[in-house]
Parts: sequence; C-alpha cells; structure tokens
Amino acid sequence: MSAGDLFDDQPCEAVRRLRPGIVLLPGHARDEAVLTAVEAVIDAAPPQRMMTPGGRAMSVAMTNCGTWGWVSDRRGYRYTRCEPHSAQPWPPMPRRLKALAAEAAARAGFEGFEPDACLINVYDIGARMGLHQDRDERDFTQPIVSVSLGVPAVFLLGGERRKSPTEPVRLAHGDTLVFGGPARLMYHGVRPVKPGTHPRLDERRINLTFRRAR
Ligand code: MD3
Ligand code: FE
Repeated sequence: MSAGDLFDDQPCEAVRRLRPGIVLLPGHARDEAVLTAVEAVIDAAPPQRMMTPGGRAMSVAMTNCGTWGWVSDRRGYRYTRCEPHSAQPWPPMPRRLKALAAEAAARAGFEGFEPDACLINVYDIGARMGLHQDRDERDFTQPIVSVSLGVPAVFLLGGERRKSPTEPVRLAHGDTLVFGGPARLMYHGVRPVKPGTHPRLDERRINLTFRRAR
C-alpha cells in the first residue's frame, strides 16, 4: 500500500449532484429528533386532504409549520398565516428542522437559507403527486429543501416544460434534496407510493419541503 492510501479523505456522507442545481444528501435527516419534531407539528395541526382549484381532493394530506403555510382550495393556491380549519397560526417551525434545512442548503452551496414555510406532505400507500412546478414563492433565487421520511417513494424529475422527459429518483428515509438555481422551476412529481412499512412511521411516507415563501 502506498502512503497515499493511508488517509481516505472522503466525507462520511456522500453528496450526489443529480443535475446543475440539484444536490442529494442521502440519509441527511435520519434522526429521531426529526421524527419527534414532525409528530409534534402533526398533532398541533392535523394534515388534511386539500382541494385542487378544479374541485378534486388531493391524495396527499398536507399541513405546514412556520410563519407561512401553503394551501390549496377552490380559490387556488397560496400561502397563508393561519390553518384554514382552526383559523389558528401554523405551528412554529421547530428549530431542529430549520437548522437541518439550512445545513442541507449550505452543503449544496446556498449559504444563509432561512425558510419561513415548511409544507408537510403525508402520503398513505397509493398516494401520489402529479407533475407540477413550485412557483408560489416570491424569490426563485432561494432554494427548496426536501426531506423524505418513512416508506420510500419514487420522485420524478422533469425539466423546464411539463412534457419534458422525467427521470425517476428513489427517495428513502432521511434522504434530503436541495433544488436551486437552474433547477428551481423544474417540473417534478411523485409516483404512487408502493405498499411498504417503516418501523416508526408505519405505512406512511412524509415529505417536508422547506421554502422561503416571502
Ligand atoms: C424540484 N413534494 O410539496 S419533494 C411539493 O415528495 C413537492 O412530497 C414532493 O413537490 C414530495 O411541492 C417532491 C422534491 C421537490 C420539491 C421542490 C422542488 C422537488 C423540486 C422544486 C423545484 C424543483
Ligand atoms: Fe413541488
């Protein structure tokens, strides 16, 4: 063995650059403290299946934490300060979650990310999300950080147009993705979640998206 082999200087966590502006941090959020923080938010503001503007109930149940929360109803999509059913402010964003998102963003090259919204998507088996862009935020130079928990799912990464071809990306518990720069407005979706079970979340997948809404 040559002297050059004595020190493997690779970082412990692999960082995969999927495309310009897209970084995958496998297992970055595999931490019990993340689950307890998410459960506290879900207890305070139970996830609901929101209506699309077209009048159909989404298969994914949603709630939020932070100053702003993303909602959908017959009137359209927007960010609100209050949970629509209780008319109470969204639960505050747990510090642990905010720090996790800022750290992931920094690792992807977005220093100083301060999310003011975290959308929590709860997928039962079979739930899916159609191809869409996230464009309800004010500043598209700010990234979005996505954390997947529980049962794995296949995320579909498209391109700049709805018709652009999609690439499947498997997301497992704790996997964290950062989308920014040229990827910020790419179309994306989630295939129907296949039957599976997770030791802590049972037959559920939860996805957190941290955003700078305003
Ligand atoms: C690519 N959520 O909440 S996260 C969403 O797994 C959403 O629940 C999915 O799409 C989920 O809007 C996918 C991955 C993601 C999030 C935001 C993006 C991919 C993105 C913004 C731009 C490009
Ligand atoms: Fe999205």
